[in-house]
Order: sequence, then C-alpha cells, then structure tokens
Amino acid sequence: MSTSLFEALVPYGWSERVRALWGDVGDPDLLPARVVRVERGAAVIVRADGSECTLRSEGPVAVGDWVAAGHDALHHVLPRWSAVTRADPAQSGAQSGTQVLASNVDVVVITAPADRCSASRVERELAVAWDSGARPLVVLTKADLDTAALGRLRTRLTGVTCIGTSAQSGEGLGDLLGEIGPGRTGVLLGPSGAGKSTLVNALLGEAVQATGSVRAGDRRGRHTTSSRQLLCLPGGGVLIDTPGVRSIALVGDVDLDDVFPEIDAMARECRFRDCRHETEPGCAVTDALARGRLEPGRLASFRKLSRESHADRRQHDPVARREAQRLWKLRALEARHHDKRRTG
Ligand SMILES: Nc1nc2c(ncn2[C@@H]2O[C@H](COP(=O)(O)OP(=O)(O)OP(=O)(O)O)[C@@H](O)[C@H]2O)c(=O)[nH]1
Ligand SMILES: [Mg+2]
Ligand SMILES: [Zn+2]
Repeated sequence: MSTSLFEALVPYGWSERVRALWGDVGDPDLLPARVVRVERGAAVIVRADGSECTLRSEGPVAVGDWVAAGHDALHHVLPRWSAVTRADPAQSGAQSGTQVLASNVDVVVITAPADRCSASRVERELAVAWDSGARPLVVLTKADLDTAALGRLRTRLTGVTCIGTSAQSGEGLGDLLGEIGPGRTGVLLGPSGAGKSTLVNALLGEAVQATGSVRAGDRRGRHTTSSRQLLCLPGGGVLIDTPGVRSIALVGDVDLDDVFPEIDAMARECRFRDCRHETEPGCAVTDALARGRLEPGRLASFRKLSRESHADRRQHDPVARREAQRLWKLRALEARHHDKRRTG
C-alpha cells in the first residue's frame, strides 16, 4: 500500500519509517492508526480516514503508539522506535513496573520555567530522555521573567541544546518549531506550571489546551492538564502535551554518560576504572571539584542519579532479566532455523 492511501495520517506523523513498520503487519482487514490520547484503559485513536474514535485495548498502549486497528478493536501495537518511560507511581516495591509516558517520539522537549528553574530536575529528565531513544532538547520557558536564567542553565548543562522561549513575547517559538519538523514527534516534559500547554497554544496559534495560573506563593502549577494529548503542529510536526508530574523516577540501569559528558570524560583519568568518584584516591572527578572546574550541584546530581539507577537495577531482579535474555536467544535461534529452512 502506498503512503498516499493514508494521507490523513501524514499530519499525525505518518512517515517512511512508519510505512516500513506497517508493511510487516500484512493483514488486509486492519488499518493503521495513531493513539492520540489514553483515558482509563481506552485509547483514543485517529484512523486512516482521519476520524477519531475510542477503543478498548487488550494490552498496554501509550500516546504516540502506531497501532493496527480493526473495526472495533486494537489488534497490535507496532514496534516502538522510542519510549519515554518512568517507574510506575501506581506500583511500588516488589511490584514495581514501568509506565510509558509517550512513544515514537523523536525529540523530548524538557521544559523548565525561568522563574523556578531546577537544574537537577532537568538533569533527571535528561537521563529519562536519553534513555528513551529520542534526542533531548531543553527549553527554558517564560524567558521574559528572568533574562539571565538561560545563561545560567547553559553553563550548567553540557552536551545539550538549550533554547529560551516566551509565549508572551514569542521569543524562541520559531526555533522550537524548527526542531519538530514534518513527520517528527516531540513530547513536552516538565513540572506543572512550566507553561507547557501555553507553549502548545502559542505554537498552534489558538487556545486548544487549557492553561492555569501558578500559585502566588511558590509559583507551582495547579496540575491543569490531566491527560497526555497528541496535537498536530502547523509546520507538519507533532507535539504531545503532558500533565506536569512531581518527579520522574528512573527505570532500570540508565546510562548517564550523555547527561554528564564532561564527568564521563574526566572519569577516564581516574586511577581506578570502576571509580565511583566518592572517596577513591586518584579520582579525577573529585579533583576537578576541588579545583573549581566542576560545580558541586552538578556532581551531586550525578551521584544521586547513579545511585538511583544502580539501586533500581538490583531491584529489577536478575532472575527476570535472565529469563528475558533466554527468551531473546531462543527467538534468535528460531529465526536462524527459519532462515535455514528458507534458503536450504
Ligand atoms: N510570563 C509568562 N508566563 C507564562 C508563559 N508561559 C506560560 N505562562 C504562565 O504560566 C502559567 C502556567 O501555564 P500552563 O501552560 O498551564 O502550564 P503547564 O506546564 O501546562 O502546567 P500543567 O498542565 O499543570 O502541567 C499560566 O499562568 C501561564 O500564563 C510565558 O512565556 N511568560
Ligand atoms: Mg498543561
Ligand atoms: Zn573518579
């Protein structure tokens, strides 16, 4: 089937990549659709003819998923090329699970309001973003409220693009739109009150998403947005608005090298290869700290996230991990046999 048959899905991110994934479905009774919202176990999808409908789903689905839809059910979720995940706050301890916040995104837009910017929160969200398989972009919102905040953030963060935006003055909106070009999907992360929905409305040029004022005392938001929602941008890109969450707990063993590239580079000079940069002798990282070449807050953030990541690896029990590896090997073997039968 050609892409043109699914013209209505193009504004929702239908691309060569999705077409290729769809090619593997091969069931003439099913049509492609994208999940634009998830509400209490039901998925709101946009179908190949551009119409929206709500379908119950057997398995877990996330906003951004490409699915094969029948008349009244979702049949399968196409393989995800990226997934923004966090430890599921509804489950904890031994039952800990993973919640997919959004899937098939190309850019994770980490928002932080200029008047209440927490660099350590941004670093945590950067860890989640790099882990998702998508590329992160840091957006300092409400740049009109503090003109020096962007400079401070850029000094602290290494290896990631930071742009300043203001829905009020229009600053940076064009740059942001440019990052989410045709066929690309972005997802907004950040605390409640960061101005995510205001940003969406400014990019859309109309008030589609509800917005709410921040509290007078601490300028925190009031959790105005309540569900994750996928929207089509005028330039052909796609943006997912999300409710601000208090904190995002890391899932599993997250690689922090891309979040802290300068610490990763320094660590190569440490005496011990497995240096944890705590109290070890010959540590290049604590040495850089002592010489004022590394901000204490930056190292504190690195330590906190690496401890959390390692603790989570232990918690996600090794038995389950081994079982997953066994299944994977089995499947690889089966595939090889299958190929042999075909070629032999
Ligand atoms: N000065 C200024 N205020 C802004 C800007 N963008 C948003 N705001 C204000 O910030 C407040 C919160 O905006 P929202 O867009 O509702 O924030 P949100 O991130 O969507 O919050 P949740 O939906 O609760 O996660 C509103 O009062 C907005 O008017 C901006 O660029 N400049
Ligand atoms: Mg909102
Ligand atoms: Zn070290």
